[in-house]
Amino acid sequence: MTKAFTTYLNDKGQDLASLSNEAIYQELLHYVKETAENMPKNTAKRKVYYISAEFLIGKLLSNNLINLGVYQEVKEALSTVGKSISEVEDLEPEPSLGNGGLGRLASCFIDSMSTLGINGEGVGLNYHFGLFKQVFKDNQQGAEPNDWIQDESWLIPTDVHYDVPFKDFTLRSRLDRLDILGYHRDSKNYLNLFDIDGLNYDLIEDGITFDKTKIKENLTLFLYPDDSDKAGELLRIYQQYFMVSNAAQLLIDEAIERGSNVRDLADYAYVQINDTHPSMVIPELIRLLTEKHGLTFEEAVTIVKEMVGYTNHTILAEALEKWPLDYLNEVVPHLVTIIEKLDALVAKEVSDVNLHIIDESGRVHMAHMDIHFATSVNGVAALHTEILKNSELKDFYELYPEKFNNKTNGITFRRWLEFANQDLAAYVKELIGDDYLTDATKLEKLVAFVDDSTVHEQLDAIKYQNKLQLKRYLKEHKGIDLDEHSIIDTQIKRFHEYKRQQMNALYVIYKYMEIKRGHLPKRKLTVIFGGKAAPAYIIAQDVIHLILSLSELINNDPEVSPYLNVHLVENYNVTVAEHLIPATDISEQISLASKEASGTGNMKFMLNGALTLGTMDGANVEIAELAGMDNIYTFGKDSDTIIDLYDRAGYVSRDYYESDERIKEAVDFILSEDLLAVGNQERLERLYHELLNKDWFMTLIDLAEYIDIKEKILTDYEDRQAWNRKVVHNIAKAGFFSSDRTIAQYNQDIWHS
Ligand code: 26Q
Repeated sequence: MTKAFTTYLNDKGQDLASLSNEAIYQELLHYVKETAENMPKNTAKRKVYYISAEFLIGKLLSNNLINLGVYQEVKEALSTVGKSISEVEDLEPEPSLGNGGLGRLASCFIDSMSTLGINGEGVGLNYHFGLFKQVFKDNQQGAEPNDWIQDESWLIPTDVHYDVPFKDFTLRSRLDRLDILGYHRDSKNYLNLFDIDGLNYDLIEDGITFDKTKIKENLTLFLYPDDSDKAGELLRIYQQYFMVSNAAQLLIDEAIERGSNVRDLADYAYVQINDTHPSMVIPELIRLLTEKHGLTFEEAVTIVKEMVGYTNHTILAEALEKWPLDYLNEVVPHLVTIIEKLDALVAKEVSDVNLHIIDESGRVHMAHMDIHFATSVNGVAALHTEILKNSELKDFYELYPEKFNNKTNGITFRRWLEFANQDLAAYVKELIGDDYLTDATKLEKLVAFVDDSTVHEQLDAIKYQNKLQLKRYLKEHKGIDLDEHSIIDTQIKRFHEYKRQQMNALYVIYKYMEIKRGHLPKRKLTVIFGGKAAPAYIIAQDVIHLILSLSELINNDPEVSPYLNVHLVENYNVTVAEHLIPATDISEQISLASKEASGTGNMKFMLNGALTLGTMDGANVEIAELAGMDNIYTFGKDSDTIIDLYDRAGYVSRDYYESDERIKEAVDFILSEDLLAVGNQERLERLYHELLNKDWFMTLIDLAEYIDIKEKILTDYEDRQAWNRKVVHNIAKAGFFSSDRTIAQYNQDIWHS
């Protein structure tokens, strides 16, 4: 039984009523850490190490209170003395140890591993300034360091240290940990975040620029430095090797401690490689087993081949890592020897050079190494895995059909429903009980209420309250005025051409012009965007600029703003998502078919009662299957058509521009006087020419259909009964997307922990 927070305070002679919010936050932090300290660790002979360069954990206070089962109690204790838990939550800084989906997925996974009682931990790096904080100036994105580590934080220092050898020097690591508590369980796991002493904050110059060459002083300053230059790429290799060498040393030590004689290491440990970023763990384990533990190369390879699995998160060629041998030689020459031996092993068995690890130009294909030496290769949604098997990794699939499997992504319902949407969670409990929190399929009991008008009214009331809460949040933290009576249409994700924020922006232009022509909608529409763009990704920056410029133009136009608003929320992160998702009516999932491996935001919206407006891509396909085609809005060319178009270079954007007056008008508006008056000519011109002359991710191919279906979904919104019927269907069928299900499948099929 967890001691009550008020008892904890009383024991310390503290009185809640007289504490400031800051002091309450500190006390809660200590209370949770102390409670967790006394919990036993999960045990099972085979321990899972989920190695990931990113863990986008979000704020931890409320999640921990929920998992401990004391959130309501604390909330009420605070409110009894006139305090609000959300004001205390606001004080916690959000770490930014990830870019987006892949990092957030890793965080949901460690929550689920703890909740299921699996002996499984995360291993990553403790970036002191994480991913940059996004700031807008002159309608453009700027970047600042996110200084998230405070004197008192969730990090728990340890006395674990390893030596990590690089070519010219050895770095000694330090390990900090976070307790990962399962939902209503009395045991825990850790997230292990390796770091170095000796970081030099003075290396940071303007914004997030810093001296990339001083590895001993910069290794864990930032997540993914700009890798558009060689120094950035080398630093990335330093980070990756540091991460995996620590992970490998940790897992071998822990196995030995639990009775392994090293030859049976695979009985004690399994490594899940999250995208190719931790791939060097394969040669590093082999190096340690041979050099430190006296095994032969062949013995080491046999062992390692039984204990690693690889998850692929993308089919974008540019995101598949291929490190030049020269770079690896500059950083980790001792691994190069091993990688060359692994390549030779592959070459002995496989004649096709396209499947080798090292290609003719001396680049190391990290994914190839993973596939040859893993027991399992998985994609992250059904369609994605099929594309891997049938096109992207077809030859590998033919070689190792038994290795390939699908694990459709999931999200933790504790954070994304129980915490983020407390009113909806309470109402669902009232209707069907609370067992859905540990068995998400129980949400299906909601199907009984699809036609219940009282339920519909309640759902409307909850959505309205969530819009009001969002309004307060956006006003206070982002300087945005939200109209709580409008339809809220949200697209939140990294800015990337394949995700097609620019297509949504072109719809906004279309709508703006319609309103100018006097075609007024029944109800106001608010289009909300959120997301960061990689600093070196020029076109993505241009799209951000377009949206910010549109926002300035439209929100200040008295003729248009009563019917249409556009907002781009600054510094989108987990906390912003927790506010936006419960208030949203329309979930924008409009990637070019075949390009979004899965998506997980789509699942969060579904669970929170937003209707999906999406292409048949990634997990949208499974959302459509589960919710039923009548309950989601799909449009656009399918993945086979798109893959075929790429194969024969068949897409010509200008043809689409010329084929539909609405498309031409919207694209031309980018260079209109009105927009140039608020925007930057160079950026807008570059974007205009990109759309017209290249448009690699085929924005215009689906634009006409997109405009049509968006008009339809807005009309459909007015039939509240039909709309809420769809909403209930969606929530009821969202259970499949619990990360508990995903993790149970990983454990059953791959980890066998
Ligand atoms: C690679 C090389 C050099 C520098 C950076 C990178 C890099 C960094 C981050 C490559 C990829 C990422 C992140 C990828 C990612 O977040 N992928 C998303 O993973 C989600 C979880 O599986 C999916 O739902 C999304 O569809 C996928 O885009």
